[in-house]
Amino acid sequence: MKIESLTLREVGMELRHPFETSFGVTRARRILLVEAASEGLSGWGEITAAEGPFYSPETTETAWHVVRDFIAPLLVGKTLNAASELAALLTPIRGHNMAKAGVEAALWDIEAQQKGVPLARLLGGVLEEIACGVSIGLQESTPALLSKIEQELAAGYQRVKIKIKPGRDLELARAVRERFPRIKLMVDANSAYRLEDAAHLKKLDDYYLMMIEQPLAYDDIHQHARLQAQLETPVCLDESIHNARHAQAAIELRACQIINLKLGRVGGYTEARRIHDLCRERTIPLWCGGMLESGVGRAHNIALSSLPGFALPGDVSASQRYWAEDIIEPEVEVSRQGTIRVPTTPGLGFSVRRGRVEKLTVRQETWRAR
Ligand code: OSB
Ligand code: MG
Repeated sequence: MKIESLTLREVGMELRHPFETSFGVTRARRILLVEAASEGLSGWGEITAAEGPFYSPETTETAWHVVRDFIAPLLVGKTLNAASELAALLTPIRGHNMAKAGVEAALWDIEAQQKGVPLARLLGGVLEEIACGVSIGLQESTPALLSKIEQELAAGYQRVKIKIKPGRDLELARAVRERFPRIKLMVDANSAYRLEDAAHLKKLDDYYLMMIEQPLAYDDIHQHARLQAQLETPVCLDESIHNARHAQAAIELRACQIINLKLGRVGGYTEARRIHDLCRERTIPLWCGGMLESGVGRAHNIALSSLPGFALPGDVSASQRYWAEDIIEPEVEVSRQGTIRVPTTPGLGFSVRRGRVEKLTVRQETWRAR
């Protein structure tokens, strides 16, 4: 596939509801969409960097810079045999995994279209439908949280993740458990605790949670191992895992029992599949995380979630939970059983609504092969 052009667009999309975590509140997204063109086909990817460097060091702005000044000059005009060759080409660029992953995703979409197969199939996906959970941000009050959970369970979602932070943890877990004794429940701390909080976090063991996600520092593996040794509740790592070496270290040090895999955080499908294969070999369950994506990123998350190692419900949920109107057609819908069907048409399996994207675009730039 010869990469004839690369277009980067920033779209502004307002969330239907503010999303609050231990690191802050998000009301609107500044999303970067990547469109690559090759031999009459166009492929789409989404860069999952957030507006500020609070989940990861990358931001919308750093990703724009890295694509414009480093990725586009390396890629545009090149001919690759497969999307899987991009990761090696980008190795000289250190970090900036989300920028890399968004570009790589567009190439995978093109390759799947070229071969006339669904992207999920090209990746080695086997599941016909994926299991869906929801990630619920910190709410104004406990009753507000309980009613939100009730609503999501009524919609069919198979597991509930709630965000916690110091001062808003044990009471939330207790209240949710009292009201919903049997649901699949987990908590995500987004690095809000320190190892010294181990005795406090141990009290979460009373609520038989599926897991506690990323309790300690965003760049730590070792202290998570020290913490896991003291908890019954399985630790799941999110922020700390950027590549297969990190995953291997975390598994061998027993820093976690479960991994949240996000395409952007690990730099794309090539690395995601390495982590996936390693976790299968070591029987570490995986699930697919979310980054408040538009339909483009959501469609890629669905394809990724079809791989056989995705043993637990992910944070991949319906378009309607985030957006009054999504930018893909059809929108992502969740069945009453809390599942999403993996598309069976070639490529991403959803079409991008160009008119809608154009309306939402605040800036765009195209680089063409000479
Ligand atoms: O930690 O998983 C996280 C959203 C933005 C940044 C980090 C996280 C999240 C979520 C929401 O939990 C997942 C989603 O619904 O997209
Ligand atoms: Mg998380």
